[in-house]
Amino acid sequence: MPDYTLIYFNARGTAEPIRWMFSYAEIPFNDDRVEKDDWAERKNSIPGGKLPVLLIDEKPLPQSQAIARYIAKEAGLMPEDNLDAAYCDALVDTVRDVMEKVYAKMMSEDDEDERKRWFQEEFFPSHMAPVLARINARLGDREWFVGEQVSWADFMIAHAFGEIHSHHSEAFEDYPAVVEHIEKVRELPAIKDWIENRPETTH
Ligand SMILES: N[C@@H](CCC(=O)N[C@@H](CS)C(=O)NCC(=O)O)C(=O)O
Repeated sequence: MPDYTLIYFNARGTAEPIRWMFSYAEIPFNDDRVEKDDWAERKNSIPGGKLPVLLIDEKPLPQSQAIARYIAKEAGLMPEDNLDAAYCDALVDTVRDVMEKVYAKMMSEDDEDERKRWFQEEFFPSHMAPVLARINARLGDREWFVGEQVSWADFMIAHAFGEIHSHHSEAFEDYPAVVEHIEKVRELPAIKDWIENRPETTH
């Protein structure tokens, strides 16, 4: 097995579902967390100057989705069927479209009141609710999003929407299947164990 080092900030962010996949498959990895104050110095040594980067036997692989897709395959979380794998990609890309708006807002200079207004009046009704409605209906009584087994799409969705749910649970009232699914992924023994023991961070 290669030697893995996942470099990211001391935060959950886009690295966290990758950490979940390592944990789920019991693949050892170095969880290299860069503190904000050290970033300016380390940035120059990171190809592309952005995180996360996965070092695979010291060779860097950038881009969170590429890393997640690669580790999903190593972890047995990628459906073998080509069409099922494409459904996973489509779900992950859909979530990514939504989360990019959240990340952009987090990076903005807006104050707390403006962020609340944006969430309630713009983001949730126009971007989040339509996606939640679709994926809630898609889940229905199914256990996992694609096929009969847990996949990386389950991890990516449960992590991203779980983060939003943890701050805005009231907004998820009409989407019970999504809430149940977030819990189901977080209750997988390896994920539960990771969450209980991971470093505590604000986001
Ligand atoms: N498309 C890239 C985006 C990478 C990215 O923008 N990373 C942010 C953190 S989430 C970063 O490194 N910011 C620090 C900087 O740009 O100096 C990915 O998904 O990995």
